[in-house]
Amino acid sequence: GTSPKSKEQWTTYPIQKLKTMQDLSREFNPLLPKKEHTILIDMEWIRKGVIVPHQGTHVWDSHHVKLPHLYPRPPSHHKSHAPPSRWEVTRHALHRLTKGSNSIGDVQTAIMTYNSSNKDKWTFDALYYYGQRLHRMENNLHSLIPKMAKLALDLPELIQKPIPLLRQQQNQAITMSQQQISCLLANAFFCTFPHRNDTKPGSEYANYPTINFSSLFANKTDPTKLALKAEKLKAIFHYFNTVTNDEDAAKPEGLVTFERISIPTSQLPQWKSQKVPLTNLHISPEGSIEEEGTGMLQVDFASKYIGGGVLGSGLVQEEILFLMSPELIVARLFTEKLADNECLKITGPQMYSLTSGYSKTFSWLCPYNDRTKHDNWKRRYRQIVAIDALDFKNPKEQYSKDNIKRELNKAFVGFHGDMKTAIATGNWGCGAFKGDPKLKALIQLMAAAVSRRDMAYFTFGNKELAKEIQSMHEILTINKVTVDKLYNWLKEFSRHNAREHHLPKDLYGFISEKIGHMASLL
Ligand code: AR6
Repeated sequence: GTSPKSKEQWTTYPIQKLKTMQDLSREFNPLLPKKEHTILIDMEWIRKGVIVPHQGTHVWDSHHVKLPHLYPRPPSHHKSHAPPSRWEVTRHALHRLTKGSNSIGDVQTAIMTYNSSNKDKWTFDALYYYGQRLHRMENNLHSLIPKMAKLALDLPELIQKPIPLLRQQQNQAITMSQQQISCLLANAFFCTFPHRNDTKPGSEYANYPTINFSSLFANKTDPTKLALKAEKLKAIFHYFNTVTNDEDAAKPEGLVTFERISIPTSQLPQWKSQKVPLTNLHISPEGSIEEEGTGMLQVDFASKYIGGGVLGSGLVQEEILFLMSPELIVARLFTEKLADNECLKITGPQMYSLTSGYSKTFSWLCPYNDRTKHDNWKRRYRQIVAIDALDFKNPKEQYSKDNIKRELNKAFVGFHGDMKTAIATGNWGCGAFKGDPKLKALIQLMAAAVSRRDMAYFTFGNKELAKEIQSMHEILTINKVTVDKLYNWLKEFSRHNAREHHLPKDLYGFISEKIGHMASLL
C-alpha cells in the first residue's frame, strides 16, 4: 500500500540492517588457484591491473569443455588432400561474417556450414522475426554481427588453458574474465560448441544443459511466442552490443567465479537436533530479489539444469535473471545437472538490462548501467546461488517427510558458507514447480537459521502472503521456537496429512495451535 497508514502498520526488520557483500568485504577469501579452483586468467598480471589469459596445455577429454578449435581432425590417408578441420570450416564461415553487410540469412548460412547434420532440424524464425521488425530500432545487427563473429574467433587467444567440467559431487570452481565469458557466449550464439547438440538420453552431454543458441532461434511460428523470443533476443543483442563496444563505459573488465558446491549427505544437518532460533526477516510484497537484493546472496529459483529454459521458451524468474545478466548463461557450458545435495554459486556477474513483465507479459526495457562496486579481484559485489526446488506434479506430495527434508537440505547447501550476507529470496519453487509458499518460506527460514544468516523475502506483490509469513515469523521468534521443534511439527503435520480421511489442515494454523499448547505448558 502507498497510503501512510498502511506503511505504519507494516513492521518488519529494516532492509538497511541486512548485511551485504560490501559490509563483509574483509571476509572475502583471496583468489587462490588450487586443485579445486581453475583460474583462466593470469593472477600475476591481475595484481598489476592487467587481464591476461593464463597459459596452459589444452586437452580434449571427458573432464573438460570440448572447445571448438580443438576438434580433432578426422584421420586421413592422403596428407596432401586432408579435408579441412571443423575449426577451419568454422573459422572460414565466421570470418566471412566479419566482413560486414550481414543479413540473418548470412548468419544462418554460416551456422549451418559447420552444423550440417542439423540442416533439417534447425529453423531460425525467431531470428528472422527480430531482424525484420526490430533491429533498426534496437541494435544494429549489420554492425553488431561482424563484431560478434570477431569475438567468437578470438577464442584460441582468449582461452589458453582447459576449462574443467563442474561435474556431480565435486567441489570445483572456475574464475574467468568477463571478456572470456563474452567470447564463449559469442561461440554459443554461433553454435560452434561440438558434441553439444545431441540431448537424447544416453548421449555424451545428456546430463548438461544445452549451450548452443540454436533453440533460441527456432520457433514453430506461433506469433505470440515469436514476439517473446524477440524480447529475449533484445536482451542478448544488447549484451553483445555492450561487450563489443570499445567506447561503451559499461564494457566489462572484471572477473566472475562459478563454484559448484556439494555437501556430502553425512555432513548435512541433523534437522531434529538443531537447537537454533530463527534469524531476522525483512519481508515485503514490493521489491525484487534482483534489485533490492543486490549485494546479498540472491536466490535463483533454478532448474537442476542451470538456466532452465533461457535458451528455449521459459520466461520465469531464472530465465529473466539470466537475460538481465547473460554472463550467467555460460554456466550451462560446464555445469552438470545439480544433484539433491548441490548448488551453483556465481560471484561477480554484471547486470546489463532492465526488463518488465513476467512470463507472457515479459519485455526488454532498457540498458542497465551497473554501478555495483568490485572486490579486490575485480568481481562485482553480486552473488547468486542456484538452488533447484522439487517440481511437484501433485502439490500434495510436498508435505511428505522426505520431500520436506530434501528441500531443507537443498536450501541449506545454498545458504551455507562463511560469509554471512543476508539471503534475498521469495517464493522459491512456488510457481512453475507448484510449491506452497507458506511451507517453502518456513523451510528457507529454517535453513537460514542453521546457516546463521538473515533474510529478505519478496512476495512478488502478494500482500496477504507477506502478512501471513511476517506474523508466523513473529510468533515463532517471540516464543523462541527453535529449528528442531519446528522440524518435529512439520513431521507431525506430514503424518497428519498422509491420513487420507483427514482434510489437509492449514499449516500455519497447525503450527499456531502447537505454539499455543507449548505456551500453556509453561
Ligand atoms: N523476485 C521475487 N519473486 C519472484 C520473482 C522475482 N524476480 N520472480 C518470480 N517470483 P518460478 P519455481 C515469485 O516459477 O516454481 C524456471 O523455468 C513468483 O511468485 O520462476 O521454482 C526454472 O528454470 C513466482 O510464482 O520458480 C525452473 O525450471 C515464484 O516466485 C522452474 O522455472 C516462483 O517463480 C522453477 O520454478
